[in-house]
Formats: sequence, structure tokens, C-alpha cells
Amino acid sequence: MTQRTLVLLKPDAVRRGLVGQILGRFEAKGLSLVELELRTINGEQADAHYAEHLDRDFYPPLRTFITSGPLVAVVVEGEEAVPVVRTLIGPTDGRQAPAGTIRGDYSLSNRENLVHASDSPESADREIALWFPAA
Ligand code: FUP
Repeated sequence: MTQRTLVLLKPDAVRRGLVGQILGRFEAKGLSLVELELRTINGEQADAHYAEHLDRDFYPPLRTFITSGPLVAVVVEGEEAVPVVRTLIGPTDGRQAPAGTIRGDYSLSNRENLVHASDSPESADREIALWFPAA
């Protein structure tokens, strides 16, 4: 089944010059990039994206990080795109993520972990509407 999912290449990915390599992994897998924009978000936009995490202890530094510079917002489309992209990026903590995953190969952090991807089709619908209302 064809799905769409919302991917963010977070400010660490842009700062480290990893945007091309990360997007290349999605393309090499056979997925399509159907929306793509470089954007710097403010705190209110971060709160809307991370609504489920607002009360967590880790949220204030996460908010500072995600607003710290430009990120790349992407809508990725393809067969089972939601779980397939989650598999490609790996678990949250880059120190524990397996080699071969994006986080496993490029991140040593559970905050600066390079990529966000929607965790369910319902989250994807909400997040795509938030980031690309015209899509
Ligand atoms: P994930 O779905 O893998 O992106 O992870 P979560 O939705 O659980 O967390 C969202 C983001 O919060 C993570 F990408 C990084 C950040 N985070 C922390 O900074 N500290 C934590 O302990 C957990 C998550």
C-alpha cells in the first residue's frame, strides 16, 4: 500500500552537511520525495510538531535544538513508506541504533539524531497537514 510520511532532516543534519547522503538513502530505497523545503521554525511551530512531548523533561532542550537553524522538511512517498522510513532511520538513540541505519551510522546522540519520521499513518496525516497544508 502506498503511503506518505513526514520526514525532517534536523538542524544537525544541515550543519553537518549530511542532507544529500540522507536523502540519497531514501531515494536508493525506491521512495519518492514529493515535497521538500528548507525552513527554520520558531518555538510555537516546534510546539505544534512535538505536541505529544510538551510535558517531557527532554522537551525544553529539544525545542532549543529544533529551532537552532534551518532544517529540511520532506514528504516521502512509497510502498509502506511509514514503517519503511522508520526502519531506515533506526531507533531514537544514535548510540544504540544499529549500524546500517541513518542514526546508527551518523549519530552519537539521543537528541541530535538527525532525522524525524512519522511513527504511524495517523501521525503522518497530522504532520503533513501541519508542515505542508497545501499538499
Ligand atoms: P523518535 O520517534 O525516534 O524520533 O523518538 P521520540 O518521538 O520518542 O522522541 C522525539 C525526539 O525527542 C527524538 F527524536 C529526540 C528527542 N528525545 C530526547 O531529546 N531525549 C529523549 O530522552 C528522548 C527523545
